[in-house]
Amino acid sequence: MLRIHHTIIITLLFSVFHLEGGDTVQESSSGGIPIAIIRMSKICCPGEMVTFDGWASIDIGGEVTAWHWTLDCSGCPDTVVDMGELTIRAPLKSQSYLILLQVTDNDNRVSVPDSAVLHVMEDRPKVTVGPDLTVQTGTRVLFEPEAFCHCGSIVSFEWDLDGDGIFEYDSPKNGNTSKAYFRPGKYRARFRAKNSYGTDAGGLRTIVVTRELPR
Ligand SMILES: [Ca+2]
Ligand SMILES: [Ca+2]
Repeated sequence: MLRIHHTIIITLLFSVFHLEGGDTVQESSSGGIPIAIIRMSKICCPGEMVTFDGWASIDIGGEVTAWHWTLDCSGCPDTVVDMGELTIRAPLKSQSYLILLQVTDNDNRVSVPDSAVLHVMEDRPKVTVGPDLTVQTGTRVLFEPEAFCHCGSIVSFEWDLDGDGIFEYDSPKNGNTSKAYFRPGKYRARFRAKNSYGTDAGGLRTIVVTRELPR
């Protein structure tokens, strides 16, 4: 039984190989159509320089002479280069873009397109401010927010601890600070982190200050 399966598989493989081989010989004798190959998709930050590798594109029996790249983005021109790679500045808008490559061979035959994705990451910082709290008057509350970004670096950490709309804390290092609340009330402490792209993100932490903690 096993032997029969082997025979069938080998026969099938031989048929496929024979077919492909036959096609290849026929194509190259009449000048085969080249094949466009983009090696991999890319992830980058807005405006970052990024290189696409199309050197793996082939033309059996001939040679690839031009690489035609298209970035599917409004206002992004097509680029034709005489070498297998393309270096461009990524668009500023965070989203996934389709990139297409068609290659031309020495007989001026054009391949079908191969595609890859250029994913431009969101540059907005990710922020965690900590839990809302209920405290007794006079309690010193610690603020230790976390902020990071995939693109660029955080250049300012700001706090408006009493919720009056004015950011009285500003540091380029971190957002770690504290405040003692003496007057009962509900305070919305607002945090803001800004990155080197000038994009900011914020978070709110509500502090309820009471004379007596609820039991
Ligand atoms: Ca060819
Ligand atoms: Ca304030």
